[in-house]
Amino acid sequence: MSRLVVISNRVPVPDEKKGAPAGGLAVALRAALEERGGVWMGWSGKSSGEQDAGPLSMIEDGNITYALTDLTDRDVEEYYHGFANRVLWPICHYRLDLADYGRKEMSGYFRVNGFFAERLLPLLQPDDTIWVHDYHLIPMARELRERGVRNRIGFFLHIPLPPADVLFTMPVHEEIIKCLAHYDLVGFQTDHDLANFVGALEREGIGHSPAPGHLVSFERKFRGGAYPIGIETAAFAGFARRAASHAMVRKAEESLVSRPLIIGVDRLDYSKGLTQRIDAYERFLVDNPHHRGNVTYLQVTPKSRSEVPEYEAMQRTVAEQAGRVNGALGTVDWVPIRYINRSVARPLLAGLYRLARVGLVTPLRDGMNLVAKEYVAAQNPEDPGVLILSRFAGAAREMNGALLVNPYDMEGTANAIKRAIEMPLEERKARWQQMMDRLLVHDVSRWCDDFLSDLTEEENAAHAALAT
Ligand code: ADQ
Repeated sequence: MSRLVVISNRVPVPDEKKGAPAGGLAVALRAALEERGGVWMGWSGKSSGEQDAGPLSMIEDGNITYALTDLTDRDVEEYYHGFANRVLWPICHYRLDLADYGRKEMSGYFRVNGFFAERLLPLLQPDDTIWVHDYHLIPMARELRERGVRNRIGFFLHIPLPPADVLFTMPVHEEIIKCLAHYDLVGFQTDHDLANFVGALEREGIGHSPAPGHLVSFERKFRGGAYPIGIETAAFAGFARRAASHAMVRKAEESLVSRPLIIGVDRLDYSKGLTQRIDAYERFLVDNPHHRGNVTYLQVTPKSRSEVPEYEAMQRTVAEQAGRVNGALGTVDWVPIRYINRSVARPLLAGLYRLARVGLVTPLRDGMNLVAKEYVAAQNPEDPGVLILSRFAGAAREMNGALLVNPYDMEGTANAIKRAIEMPLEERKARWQQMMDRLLVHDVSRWCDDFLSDLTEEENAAHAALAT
């Protein structure tokens, strides 16, 4: 078995969170790295200011080497805040109105990818399997190929890949597609994303799919597939079971005084549909006066990317909106929305999910959405809650026991909240079981194995082949 080399923008170094359990993706990739031995490389999250970054910082943990590099202020501004988070992120989430394209940022993006490739080069061995993650690093394979790397290289896109009409609003879309053609395998969250990619190739006349899963573009043959990411289902269900005795969970439960809980857990991001969600909850309360005072909505939302102006503006909008609803509908003994801007440790999060009668997951667009899966995994099988899920989350392709909603349809979402709160136990159990059965089989380890076995299988021996 060849060594595995993982490259991602940020790297979850084990002791970074002082022993807190890591998220599913980190657990699965670490397990794959431990099994094969290997390297996980990425940005340290730190800036070296105006000076060039110093040597890589190397952390050894068993047979995994974590290799971290700093970036200059200019790199962080252009590559990370600029092109990745103000061009690729909004466009891939269909927010053309928020994309702020600039040539400086675009060239910074390609420059930093070249810099990462340069730093990775001395760590590579000839038969390493390389797995690149997410939109920050799309050009990585091309940068490595240009430096003579002939290894298998796979790429997984964690966010959506929009259809041609949306993707092509990005001035360098052809360059981005060309970069993807340098991988041996390109993985997407859903079949829709894969179809959008093939559609983009065909529309532009720059490639096609001669057979399912096979792609040809820019005279290169490569593979593409849908690999819906999962969570560490069994472990998460265990956290949730044990969390019942967690002091904070008990406090939260007491504070509800038997009111059903609706929970939302999201990074503060415009793609997550928070303002539409709060509007829908308000509509639910206005239309159903008998539920007023008898339900609590907890929204746990750590701030993210505050350096990006659109995020900073959104922090204010959502806080004001929650305050306005509480002011208008709250009473001396009841607050309609509990709004928290903090991260919560995973075991506590699992316990809060389990307390909640409704999981409200309504992104306007999401690659997958792991919160939807965590909410289901955390439920008590004897008294499970109901998942309300946006049809525009990748998870909607799998979670067929959820109440699917269109988050732009405020009344539809309000009706779904009512239906979820009032749903009889038997229906809740049947819906939950359907979803849990799937989550247990399609967990994050399975996702990791499926991707890596497709990337390394013999049939792909013609890797990095030139199409003839
Ligand atoms: P994200 O956009 O970050 O991920 P998501 O899939 O929901 O979205 O994952 C968020 C993770 O952060 C979850 O594990 C959740 O538990 C955790 N989290 C969120 N709020 C938290 C809080 N307050 N406290 C503690 N933990 C919190 C991107 C894509 C998604 C895709 C994932 C994985 O945008 O579409 O599902 O990558 O591929």
